[in-house]
Amino acid sequence: MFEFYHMMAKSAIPELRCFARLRPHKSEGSVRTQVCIIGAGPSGLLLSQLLHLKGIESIVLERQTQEHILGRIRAGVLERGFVSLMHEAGAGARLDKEGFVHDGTMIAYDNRSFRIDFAKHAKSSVTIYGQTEVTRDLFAARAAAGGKILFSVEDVTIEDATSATPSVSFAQAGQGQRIDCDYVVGCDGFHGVSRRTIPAEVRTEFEKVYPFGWLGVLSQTPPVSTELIYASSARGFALCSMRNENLSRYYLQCPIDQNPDDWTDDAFWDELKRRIPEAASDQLITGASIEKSIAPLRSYMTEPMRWGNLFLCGDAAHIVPPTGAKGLNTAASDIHYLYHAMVQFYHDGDAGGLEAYSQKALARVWKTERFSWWMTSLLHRFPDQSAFDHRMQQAELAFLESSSGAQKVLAENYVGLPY
Ligand code: FAS
Ligand code: PHB
Repeated sequence: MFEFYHMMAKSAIPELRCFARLRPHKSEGSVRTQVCIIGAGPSGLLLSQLLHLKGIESIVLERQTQEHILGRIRAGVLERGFVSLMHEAGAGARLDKEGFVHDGTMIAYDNRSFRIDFAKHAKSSVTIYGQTEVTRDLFAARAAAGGKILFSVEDVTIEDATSATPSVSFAQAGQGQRIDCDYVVGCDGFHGVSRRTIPAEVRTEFEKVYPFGWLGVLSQTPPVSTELIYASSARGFALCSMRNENLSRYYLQCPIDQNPDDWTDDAFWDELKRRIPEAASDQLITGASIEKSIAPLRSYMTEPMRWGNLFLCGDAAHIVPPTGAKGLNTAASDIHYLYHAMVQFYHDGDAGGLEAYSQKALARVWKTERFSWWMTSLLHRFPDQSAFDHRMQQAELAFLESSSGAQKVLAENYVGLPY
């Protein structure tokens, strides 16, 4: 039966292709859609919205509440490709109005600093706009389009992923339900269910856990500088970032076994001043933290990113240390590839993009894994590093400062490699 409907979907006759969408429910009492997306983070919401605009139905299942999701403080730097996707999704208006376009970033070490000029080296820029706001804009776009997002779901289970009739069962308010679909897309992050649905013997995992974390603080204070400062110091890494002209985001490398409550605001500001160049610390305006958290740092990858009719996107498939500002942006390129593959299938009956998805997404993800690992290795102090290792870091920073070619490589990676 599925072959019949699949053939219809591939038909050159539009009416027959549309007919393929009217496949009967697998059984009474279950809801049917074309794509069931697990996770209402940026990946799931962006994919759902993009598919909707191409007439492809989806339902998003989310275990948390919308309020909980909007309470998360995460990424802050958007690559040009992400900004384009937000425009394509019809969710880019506030981003254009409130986002800060940055043409460069500062690198500091040994009380020196130099600028990486994105415009000069990569003819591009990045946009500073918090992930929280990205998610808020995508929620608003889905609501305006009547998008189906089921919150506070539990016991999500993906069934028959390698069959022609996959489904997802779950409970909501104690009520067991099931969604029959053509495809399941796991946008459920590192701790989600979708990656674990792929049998261990099918998957190959790669992981590097870093021996430190990032203590992040959000404060209603003006940013210390107009651009980001990535600072390597003898006391450890620090990052000065921002969200708007009166909301700053700062990070300190810290031991992974520490607790945010171990740090008073004063202790945080004192340590930050010790790690950034004097020219910046003299300008630093401190204030009460409105959010304080410690994130672990890891590089993680699972292959393949597809199993039958189950696809993985974003943190469900890969994690990068945030030093290169690639986590959210790599989720975006996965979504770009899968969205175009699904449009190719549903509009033209051509499954070529779906077949190529995993290989295409992995090729770009591995390059962002490399860049994120390189930036992290360059700028952090490793507890077990030898004097020689430290001299290698200093030499690499001095070379980066002196070499236009080295700065071009950093700039091209930071603004975002082509999709
Ligand atoms: P997400 O994790 O954002 O979303 C997954 C969603 O799936 C969540 O809403 C979750 O509740 C839901 N879910 C999980 N399991 C489910 C289940 N079984 N059923 C239903 N729903 C389920 N990136 C940067 O570029 N810069 C940063 O500074 C940065 N800081 C970060 C700090 C932290 C603490 C974390 C965890 C990540 C950070 N990241 C950062 C990376 C982050 O931005 C991710 O790349 C981004 O959130 C990826 O988006 P999604 O793939 O949508 O996954
Ligand atoms: C942030 O603003 O949260 C941010 C910016 C750049 C990074 C990581 C985080 O590399």
